[in-house]
Amino acid sequence: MGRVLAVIIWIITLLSVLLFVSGKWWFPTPISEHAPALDRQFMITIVVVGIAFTAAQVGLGWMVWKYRATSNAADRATYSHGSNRLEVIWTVITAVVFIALGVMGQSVWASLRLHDAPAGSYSVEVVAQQFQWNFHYAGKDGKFGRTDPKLIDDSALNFVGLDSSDPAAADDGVTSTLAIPVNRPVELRLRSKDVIHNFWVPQLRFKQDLVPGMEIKVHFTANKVGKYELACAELCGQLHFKMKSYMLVLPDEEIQALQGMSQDQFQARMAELLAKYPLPTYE
Ligand SMILES: [Cu+2]
Repeated sequence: MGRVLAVIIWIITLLSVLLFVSGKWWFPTPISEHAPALDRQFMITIVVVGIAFTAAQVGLGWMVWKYRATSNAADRATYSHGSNRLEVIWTVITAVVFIALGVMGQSVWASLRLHDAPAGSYSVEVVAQQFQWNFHYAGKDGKFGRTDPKLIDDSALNFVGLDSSDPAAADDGVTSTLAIPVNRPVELRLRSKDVIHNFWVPQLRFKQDLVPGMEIKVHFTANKVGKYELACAELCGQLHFKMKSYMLVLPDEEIQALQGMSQDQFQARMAELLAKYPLPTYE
């Protein structure tokens, strides 16, 4: 029985490794400037942990094989305290590997979150709520109208609490679809009205929590025009699965044109654009 179990462990290990090596299920084609660096870092991490996983599972199988129950009654179990030296060695190796991976990966992470967005970035306010996405655009004047949580009124479709008495709010647009320019830095100001949500577009290689009471600023540059699925990646309640939308990456002229439109024209044009671009296919 011990031998069978050992072989099963090795087969599961082999199949798990093959799932990754085959490359059949992998990330969708990336569409952001930082994606190659992130993918490279991910690959290094997966190779390192893949080697550790394989070594540990092969070792586990070998132990199961070697110390299997036999028919020899004299073959009794004995107590072993283990080896402190070995414990120290593999703890130190693990710590060094994990800290090194963390240090290597933090530059991409930090560049998108801890530094200010470059000058000339296109800003969008993102307000998440159970269970929808709201995107607030500054409009032609480039200035966001004042918002106030007290003015939020879902029944009047004022999802972000826009203050209509503020002149800067007159040309603002609010949609449930995100539209951003291609090849230009985009800054998102992420907020949540109720619980923690998570902004995730797999092709962007970007994922960030939206936390009630906080405004989290992030920035990135998308470099491929198209329509992409945007999901909430945080289990945020019963209808979490419905909390999805699209992100349109558009030529800058198209974005400029959208900014000059009235709210009605803006919504109509967004619907047209949504219909125009097909979703990327996942092979
Ligand atoms: Cu959510």
